Amino acid sequence: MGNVLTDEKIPNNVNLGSDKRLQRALEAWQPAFIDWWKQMGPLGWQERDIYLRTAVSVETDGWAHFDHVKMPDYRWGIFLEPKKEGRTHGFGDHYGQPVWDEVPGEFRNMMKRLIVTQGDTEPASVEQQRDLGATAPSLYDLRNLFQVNVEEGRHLWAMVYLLHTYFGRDGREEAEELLARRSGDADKPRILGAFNEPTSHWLSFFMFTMFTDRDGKYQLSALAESGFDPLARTCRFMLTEEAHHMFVGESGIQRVVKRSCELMKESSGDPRSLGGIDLPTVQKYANLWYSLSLDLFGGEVSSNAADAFASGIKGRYKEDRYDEHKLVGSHFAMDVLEGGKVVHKDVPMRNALNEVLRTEYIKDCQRGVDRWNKTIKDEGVDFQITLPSHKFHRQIGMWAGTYFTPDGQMIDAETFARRRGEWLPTAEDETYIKSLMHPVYERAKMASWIAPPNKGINGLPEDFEYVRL
Ligand code: BYC
Ligand code: FE
Ligand code: FE
Repeated sequence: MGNVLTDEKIPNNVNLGSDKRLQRALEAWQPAFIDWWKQMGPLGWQERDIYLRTAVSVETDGWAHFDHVKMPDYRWGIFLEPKKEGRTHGFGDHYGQPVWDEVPGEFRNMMKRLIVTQGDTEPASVEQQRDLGATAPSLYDLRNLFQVNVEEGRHLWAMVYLLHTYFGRDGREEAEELLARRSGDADKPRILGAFNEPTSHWLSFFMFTMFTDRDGKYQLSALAESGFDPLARTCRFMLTEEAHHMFVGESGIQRVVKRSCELMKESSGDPRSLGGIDLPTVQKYANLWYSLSLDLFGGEVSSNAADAFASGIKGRYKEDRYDEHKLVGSHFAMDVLEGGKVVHKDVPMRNALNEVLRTEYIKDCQRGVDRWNKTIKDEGVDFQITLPSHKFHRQIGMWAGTYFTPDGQMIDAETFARRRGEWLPTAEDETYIKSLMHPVYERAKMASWIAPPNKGINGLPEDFEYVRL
């Protein structure tokens, strides 16, 4: 298998040219993808030159090739991490046995469902972010948005490759459906909740890339452990791209809070009076996107999660950090709802794996929030962003249909409805944030509500023409 890409229509390191049937199927899907991209991808910027990073091979230096390109000419392709000979199942009932290069018949449906669910999130996020190019706070941010968008497009390619290669006609049909569903559409919505929520301004975009792309990191990491080797290898390569998405979110919010602090000091306390975003409003958007993203881990107690682990399809985050990989007879201590009350108790580990993964995710989110708080402290402002309780504002799993305050006190529906506006963005907050969203497309200029980045892309200066107007 070569790692250097050729001039084929579909850049790849899977020797696509050797399988003519597959190549033809993917080449038939490609125009549908480009149509979808033109219809649902970034609005108004398709003919501009954008300074993008494009993967040209999977070697460490090969995926960091930068150049100005028009988005529809981006080299979307299929990249899998090189195969490791002799790899064995790292967890589950097949622990220690050689990994699979094909999908065993009995696991076909479960595997297809996971791949389709993963694949569905990728175009969904592009659709959610479609209009943001009209209001970017700088050319630097505009370019980062498009970088994220083209890479999510490539992640769709990654899942479509698996569907076409390993799932025959069913897989090809699913690949078509991935281009037919639409984020937020009443009749044909995307599969998972958060991917139907509007990200109608840049504060939500940064929260989305901070919290929702981070779900991507954890889900992809769990699939990167898979005993279905092609899935593991493609997820490993996807993870290299995911790091940048989370950087965009975490550093984006860090710049927002820095600016809030500066404006608070300039205005004796009210950053809104100077066109900034006050920290309590930042907190509300964090509460919203964090809780929506917690839902993406599925039910707290899940037989689907147990089955996916048992069969070797979906592991834990960094499975090799654990000592025990079969999880028969072990337990996880967690909060559950029993008779309307919160009870802390042991749940059979395999059934608790969604919660185990969510717990790792929560720790990772907290590390990012700690860095925001350090920025606030360094600015000399007395305020802390906090992550709400994992029970707050949940719509999937055990806590759906119950009501909790951000600090985890159970309350009734009426109290929640009355106090909701203290904790989650109100229509007024939304109107205010949208009122700040004006494009700032002069080189090296920034919108009023956000501080400049610490450094440019790829070592370039702040005034570089990241997008040619
Ligand atoms: N919304 O046993 P349960 C990313 C369904 S993000 C709606 O509790 P299970 C990205 C579930 O499908 C990463 N429905 O959970 C980020 C099931 O339905 P059926 C995306 C939901 O099965 C930013 C039922 O409820 N990747 O890459 O363990 C930008 C009971 O399910 C939701 C993945 O998610 C929900 N939130 O599912 C771009 C990985 N949660 O079968 C990209 C693949 C659950 O009864 N997916 N349901 O009809 C999975 O591993 C699993 O499907 C889940 C949990 C993690 C979603
Ligand atoms: Fe992705
Ligand atoms: Fe992402």
